[in-house]
Parts: sequence; structure tokens; C-alpha cells
Amino acid sequence: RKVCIIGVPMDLGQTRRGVDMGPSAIRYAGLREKLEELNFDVKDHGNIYVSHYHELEESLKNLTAVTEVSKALAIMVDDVIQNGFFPLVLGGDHSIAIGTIAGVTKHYQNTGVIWYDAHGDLNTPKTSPSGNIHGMPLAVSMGLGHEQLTTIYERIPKIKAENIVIIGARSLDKGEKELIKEKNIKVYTMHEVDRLGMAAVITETIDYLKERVDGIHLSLDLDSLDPIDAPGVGTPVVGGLTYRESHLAMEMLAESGLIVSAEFVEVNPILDEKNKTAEAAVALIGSLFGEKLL
Ligand code: DIR
Ligand code: MN
Ligand code: MN
Ligand code: MN
Repeated sequence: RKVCIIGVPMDLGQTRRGVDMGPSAIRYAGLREKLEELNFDVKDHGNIYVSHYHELEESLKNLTAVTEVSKALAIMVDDVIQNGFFPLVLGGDHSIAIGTIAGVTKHYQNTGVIWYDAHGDLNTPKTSPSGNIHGMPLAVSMGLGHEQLTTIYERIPKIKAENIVIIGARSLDKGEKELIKEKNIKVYTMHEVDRLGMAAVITETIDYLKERVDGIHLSLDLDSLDPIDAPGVGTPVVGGLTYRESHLAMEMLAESGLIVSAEFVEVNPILDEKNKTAEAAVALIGSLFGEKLL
């Protein structure tokens, strides 16, 4: 059981500085120690290089730099899987999912994605209200958006609409809602989580995906959690998932044995309260990797 940590100090996919320190904050919260306690063979590849040059007048902010990082990350993730390691990617803003998913899908014909997020990240340059690429990575992975991003690592699309499950959504833009309806994407908004309970949501998610995919990537945006439990994020949204239900979700995903890669993104230590959000990330990673009290 081998895990490889990859840090991506990316802050160019959105406009609040500080999220580039996310990988350090998560490491500092005891990530390696946690994984070693769980008897994993842990390797830390350090961080992917991210430039500090911010392009200003762009409709798609920092497209060039985000493209470069996505390519480098895709190569790294591909290589890590090739060497028999589980890639555990630390963000950085959510634009890094473009690269992670590009690398992962090199190894699976039919990759499933669980997008655990307050947002859909399904914008395209046409629908985006912000021009921020962190609001677009799931659309990009479906082959929708700027071709410089969708064509990374050749295969288009990387992910089929029917292989996606979004959990925790409570802030969706108009174009995202239209895309969800058009492509019939499976979404458990907060309404469904409240109504069914997280246990049923994850059971249904696994039943739905296991029929159709050969591996599942977990993309977890810490803003999925309620800001009470995860204040250190750039775009907090009230009324979120609790720390407890998120632990249950991770434990059930661990039991499924279907998760082949994961990323934990949007931790911004500058906006945090004594590293609480990074600590939550490490605790959730523990559960995802099989930690149990007894
Ligand atoms: C918004 C915010 N939907 C956008 N997206 C965020 O700018 O596209 N994603 N915060 O995590
Ligand atoms: Mn910067
Ligand atoms: Mn996100
Ligand atoms: Mn989000």
C-alpha cells in the first residue's frame, strides 16, 4: 500500500491569494505521520512548480500558467500511478483537478469522479461569471471549455457525464444548472443530503458508479464543508456538510475499495483559524485511507 503526495501551490485559478500555501498547511497538519500510522509506504514528491506571474487582462484568468501547471501535474500523476502509488494531490485551488484528472484517466478507460464541493465547477468561458478557472475544471474534464485545457493529455473528454457524481452542491451558476440538466449529471445537493442522510447518499453513489466505472477519483474541495468546520477557504458557502458527515463519507468510500486517486483542494491558511481547515483535510484523508477508532 503505497501513497505518493504531490503538492500543487496553485493560486492562479481564482483571485484570493494564499491558497498556494495549502500544500504546506496540510503537510504541517501532520499528513505524512497520519499516513504512516496507517501503515502506508509514503513518498512525498514535493511541489509542482507554479509561476507567480499573474496575467491581468484576461477573460480566462491566467490561462497560460494554469495550462502549464496542468500539463506538469498530469505527467506527475501518470508517473506516480505507473509506479504503483496512489496519487494524493494537495491544492492549491481547484483548477488543479484538470491536471490530476488528465493523469489519472491515462490509466482507466472509464474513470468515475466524485466531486465533493459546494460548487459544481461546471462553468465554461461562456458561462463563467468570474473568469476564474477554478470554477471550470469539471466542465474541462468533460471536454467543455477552452481547447488549450480540454486537449491536455490527448483524450477528450477525460470523463463522461454519466460517470460523475457531485455531492454537497449549494451554489450553482445559471449555466451550470443548464449543463447539469442537459447532460443529466447526478447531483446530491444539500437538499438530498439532508433528506436522505449521508450514508444513503454514499451508498447510492457507490452503487451508481460501480456498475459503470473502472476506478473512482475523489476531488474534494474543502468548501464542501460548512465554514464553521472549514473556515480557511476562498469561497465559503453557508449551510454546508458537517465534519461528521464528511468523515462518514470518507469511511464509506474507503470501504468501497473503488477510490484510485484523490485530491484535497482550496485550503487557504491565510483565511483559516489556526490551521483548522488543513487539520480537517488531514483527518478526512485518514478516514479515506481506512482509519478507524476501533
Ligand atoms: C463560481 C465560484 N461558480 C465561479 N466557483 C467556485 O467563479 O465559477 N468554485 N468557488 O469552487
Ligand atoms: Mn501567486
Ligand atoms: Mn471546487
Ligand atoms: Mn467550491
